[in-house]
Amino acid sequence: MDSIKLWTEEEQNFYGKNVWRESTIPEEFTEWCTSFSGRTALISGEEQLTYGELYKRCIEMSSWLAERNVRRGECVLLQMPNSIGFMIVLFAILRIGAVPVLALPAQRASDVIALCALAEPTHYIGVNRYLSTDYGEVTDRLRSEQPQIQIITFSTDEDPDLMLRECRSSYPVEACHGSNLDIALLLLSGGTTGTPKLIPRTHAGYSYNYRTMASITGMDGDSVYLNILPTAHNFSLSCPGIFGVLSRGGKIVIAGSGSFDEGFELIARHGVTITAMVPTLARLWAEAVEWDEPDLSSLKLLQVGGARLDPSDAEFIMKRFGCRLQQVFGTAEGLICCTRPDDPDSAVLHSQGRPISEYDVCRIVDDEERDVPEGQTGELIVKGPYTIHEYYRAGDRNKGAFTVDGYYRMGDLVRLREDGNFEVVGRIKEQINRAGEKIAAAEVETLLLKHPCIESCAVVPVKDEVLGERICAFAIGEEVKLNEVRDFLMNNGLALYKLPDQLVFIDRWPLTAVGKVDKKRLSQIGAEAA
Ligand code: OOB
Repeated sequence: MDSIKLWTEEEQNFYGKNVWRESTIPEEFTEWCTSFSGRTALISGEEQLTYGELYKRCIEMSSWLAERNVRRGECVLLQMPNSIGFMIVLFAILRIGAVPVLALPAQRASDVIALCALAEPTHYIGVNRYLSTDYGEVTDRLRSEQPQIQIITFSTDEDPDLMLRECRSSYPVEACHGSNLDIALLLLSGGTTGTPKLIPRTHAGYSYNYRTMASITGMDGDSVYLNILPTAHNFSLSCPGIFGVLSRGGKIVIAGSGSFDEGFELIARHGVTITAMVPTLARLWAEAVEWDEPDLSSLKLLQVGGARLDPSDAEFIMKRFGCRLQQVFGTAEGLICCTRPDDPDSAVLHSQGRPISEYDVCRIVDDEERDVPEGQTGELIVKGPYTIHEYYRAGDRNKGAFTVDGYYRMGDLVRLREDGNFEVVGRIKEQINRAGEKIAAAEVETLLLKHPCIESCAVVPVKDEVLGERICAFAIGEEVKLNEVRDFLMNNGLALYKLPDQLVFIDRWPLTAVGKVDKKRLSQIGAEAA
C-alpha cells in the first residue's frame, strides 16, 4: 500500500482524544461476534448465520485466503454480489489486514481492468456468474492483461448463497492488529465513467461513520436491516448499513434482487425494521404498494439517498410505505448528512438533512471559495473526522477535488435552510451552460414533474453546435409534444432561456452500477436522438 495524506497532527490529537476509537474494524468485528454470539447475524434465502457462526466462517476463510497468499498490506479486488459469502470474504480480508477494493457487481471488464491498473491488487476475488451476468469476460481479460493477479472465483451454480463451505484451512493467521489510521478499505468514487478514483477510508474514520449512523438511526439488537443496494456501496455498507447494524447486534436480511415482490415478502417474513434505497427504486416500490398490498407494518425507517428526491415523490413514498422517511445525502469520500427520525415532515420531505457529526466542518462557497451570504446557494466543501484528504494514487487529479486547506469539494450546490438542514439544489456539473446562461437541471425537473403526463424526468446538457450545450429533457410517462411542455413550463413561471430545447420520452432509465439515473448516458442518447 502507498501511504496517504491524513489529518493534520493537531486534528489527529483532537479526534484521537474525542472522536475516534483506537481499534481497527476487524477488532471491532471480533467484539461484535463475541458479544452477540448466539444471535442471528445474517439471513439469505433459507440460510441463516449467528454471529458466532459468522465469526467461525471468517476465521476459516481468512486461513484459506492466507494459504493462497492474501497478505497484510496488499490490495485485494473484491467483486461479489450481495450474499453471505461476500460478507465472509470481506471480513476475512480485513482480518488478514489486506485492503479490500470494493468493486460493484454491475461493473464490467473495462472498469475492473482500470481499477486493477490503479490499485495493483495481488488478487481478484469474484464469482463465475450471478443472475444474468457472466463474469467470464472479466476473468479472461484479467488473465491476459494483468497476468500477475491471482484470480479466485467462487462458483454460484450449486450454491446460490455462496456459503463457500469448501473454504477451510488450518493455515495459521493471526488477526491483524494494525493502527486505526491505516487504510481499512478502498471505496469507489461515484463517477460513472472515465478513470476510476479510489477512496482510502481509515479504520478510525470509517468506524466513526457507521457507529454514528447506527446511533442516529437507533440501531439495536431488535433491528432488522434489509440489504437491497449493492453491499459494496457506502450507503449500504456503513450508513448505518451492514457494519452499523452488526455493531449493535441487529440482523441483516440480504435480498437477492431489487424487486419489490421479493422485498415485500422479506419485510413481512423477517419483520424488517429499516432499509435503504435510491429514489428511483423507492418510487417504484411505492407504486407497487397499491396493487401488492404488502404487510409493511414492521418497517420503522425507510432511508432514501444517493440522488435527488423530489419533495412530491418523498411525500408519496412516505405515505405508501407508512413509516418514517429519512433522506440521506452522503458521499463515499466521507461526509454524511441526513434528516433525523424525529424531524418534522417539513424537513424530512423538503431537505436532505444535516451532518451526522458535530465535528463536520461544512462551508458553502462561491467560485472563489468565499462563503456565500446566509441562505444563498453555493458549493458545499467539507472536512472532518471521517472525510478523506486525497484519493489513492490520484496524483494531480487530487487538485481539483480538494481545496489547498484540505476541504473536500462535494461538487454539489446546496443551500442552508433556516432550520439548519441542507437543501441540495443540484450538482455543479449538472448545470447546463446554454450559450453562457447557467441552468440548474433540478429547477427544470421540479417543474416538469408537475405536468400531468410526466411521471419521472431528468434534464441533461447535450452538446450543441450553436448553443454549446442545449437543454434536453428526458421523461417517462404519456408522450406529449415539446411545444406543449414548453408552454406548460412557461405558464408555471420558468424563464424562457431555461425551457427545454429537446424532449425525449423513454421507457426506462439507464442506471449506474448502484442504481442512480445515469445522466452521462442520457447526454449521449440525447445527442444521438437529434
Ligand atoms: C452516495 O455516495 P456516492 O459517493 O455514490 O455519491 C455522492 C454524490 C453526492 O456528492 C451527491 O451529488 C449525490 O451523490 N447524492 C445526493 C444525495 N445523496 C447523494 N444528491 C441529492 N440528494 C441526496 N440525498 O450517494 C451516498 C453515500 C452514503 C449515503 C448515501 C448516499
